[in-house]
Amino acid sequence: MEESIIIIGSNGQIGTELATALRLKYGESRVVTSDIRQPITASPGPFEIVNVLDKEALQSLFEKYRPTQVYLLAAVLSAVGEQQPKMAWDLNMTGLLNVLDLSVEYGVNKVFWPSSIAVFGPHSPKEETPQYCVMDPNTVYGLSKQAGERWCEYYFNKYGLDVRSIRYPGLISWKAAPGGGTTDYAIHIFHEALRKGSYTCFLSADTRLPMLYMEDAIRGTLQLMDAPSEKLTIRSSYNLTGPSFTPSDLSEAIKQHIPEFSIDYAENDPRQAIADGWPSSINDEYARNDWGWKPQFDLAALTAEMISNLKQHLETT
Ligand code: AKB
Repeated sequence: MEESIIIIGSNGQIGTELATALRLKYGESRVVTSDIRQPITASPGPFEIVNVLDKEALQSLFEKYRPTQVYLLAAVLSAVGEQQPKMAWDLNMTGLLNVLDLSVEYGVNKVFWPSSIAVFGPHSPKEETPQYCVMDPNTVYGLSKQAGERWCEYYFNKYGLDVRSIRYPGLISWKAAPGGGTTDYAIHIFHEALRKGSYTCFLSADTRLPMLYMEDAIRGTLQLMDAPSEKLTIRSSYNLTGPSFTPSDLSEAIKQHIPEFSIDYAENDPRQAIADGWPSSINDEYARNDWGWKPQFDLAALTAEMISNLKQHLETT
């Protein structure tokens, strides 16, 4: 059967790169991208304006393209979510339920939905946080991701909907701007290092968080979506990680390429409290065992890639 793929929320950090990867794999015309506004650079394949909260409009999209796979990426992230909690809850939950319902109605073969390390909280084990443990998220983003995971598993058990999900750590990329997260410092730092040679970090020097280079994240996502259904033992969301590091570690890695780079630290940023409730490192053995996950980029490798790619990107845009 020929695949027909819809990405909802395709203009964002993940969507931009996932769309390119899926179009390479399945062909440009087979992947429909959609968002609430036009993308900055024209889409090489079909694009539709759609608001995930508008169920009728979403239904028309499903009716028009009869998708076999749906990727729901429209979401409010942790930092912005704390500024507008009700809006974040509504978009993250109603958007997911709209997509799950329509996917059942239209017989979609596979759905992908991103969860996050934000499902963990202050009482979760901080180091090597396991797949199953105490989860007491204290941000609205974390609440919505935890509830969303429960809904995904519920739709799998109740309706047989093949939903697959990853708990992404901080994602580091250069192609598209990040959208209001707590881990975004690890992207801003590269922009400022290249533009100004210095950066004021909104997290403290020793805040260690799990991270993942985007190329690994996209490869992992496609790997999960290609895995045989019977191999998947988790239908809520898989732990997944690359290297864990602090702002101080990252600044040292940047200095290997830009020796004059300097960093200082802003105090009292509200994002510090969010980061303090999250794991420092993640145990992703279920992903490794179930579908062969293995990251390729460590801190040194992702730093080298970010600097050379972003440098070129900034020079040409
Ligand atoms: C955020 O910082 O909000 C996201 C995430 C870890 O889910 N990058």
